Amino acid sequence: MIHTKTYAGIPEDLAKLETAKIVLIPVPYDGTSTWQKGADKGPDAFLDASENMELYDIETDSEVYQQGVFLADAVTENASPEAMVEAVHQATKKYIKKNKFVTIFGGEHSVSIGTIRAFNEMFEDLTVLHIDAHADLRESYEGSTCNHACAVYEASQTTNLIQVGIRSMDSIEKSIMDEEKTYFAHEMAMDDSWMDSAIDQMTDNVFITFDLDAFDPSIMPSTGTPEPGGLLYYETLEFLKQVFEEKNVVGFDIVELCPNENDKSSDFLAAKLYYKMLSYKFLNQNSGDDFESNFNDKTNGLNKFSKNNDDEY
Ligand SMILES: [Mn+2]
Repeated sequence: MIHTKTYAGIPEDLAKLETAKIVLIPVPYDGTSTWQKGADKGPDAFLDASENMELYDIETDSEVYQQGVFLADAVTENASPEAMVEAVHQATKKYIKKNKFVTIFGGEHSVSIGTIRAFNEMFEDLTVLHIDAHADLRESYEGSTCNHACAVYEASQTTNLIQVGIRSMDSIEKSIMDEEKTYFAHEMAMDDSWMDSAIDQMTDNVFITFDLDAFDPSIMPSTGTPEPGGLLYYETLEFLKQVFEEKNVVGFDIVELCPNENDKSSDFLAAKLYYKMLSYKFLNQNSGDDFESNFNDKTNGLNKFSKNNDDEY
């Protein structure tokens, strides 16, 4: 895919890799989804909606695009789920090493196996905050460990996994699930203490993997497997804002937008959610300040940055 456009139509000088603090990697992949197909069209619909969105954020009184957003080449590897995951893993890692705030837009949820693997290699004591209707804890599904139903199995074994919004799973996943670190939708609906409780269980470095089907289908119908009883917009933003305030969010992905040509509201919600998350991340940071992602490459022992600089941003 050749990009002739910038993210959200921002000026070219804010879209250059050299100076942009944010990198956006589209992954238009839909190889393993089991019901409605179409998540491969998610990144284009998201980019399209982003172009038609106001870039001033009222709540934070900021224009986060001024930090610079580089739109990377899409990862289009689809020879197999395993090959796609590896391509996402490498692309993500490449940009983390360039000291960028790396974000990924899917595609179906199996892309997150690659994004999480990269962040977990690059950041110490990683928490993965998994916001989703589905537990996605199967070790393998339909012959592959890289199926969307397995999106966070690896994270459950290698990171501090916190699951939020869960309302659909197989009983077999109970043996893998840590119920202490799982916030079920039916409980969240009755009691909002889940927000503080979830944040209390996080380590400092947090990667967020956001499956859009975590939202209620009344506001997010365009997703592969809509499940009733999901999160609403403002409670989600309240939670995310608190996470960004209290933790070092090191990156995030958003997955499972399955666009519907006749109803663009979901595309727009995805575009706004992405921009809100960036706005929260860069709140209180002037565009001239250096961005330090504080990565620490565990694979070759590079210790580039102190982990105690969090107050900068
Ligand atoms: Mn899901």
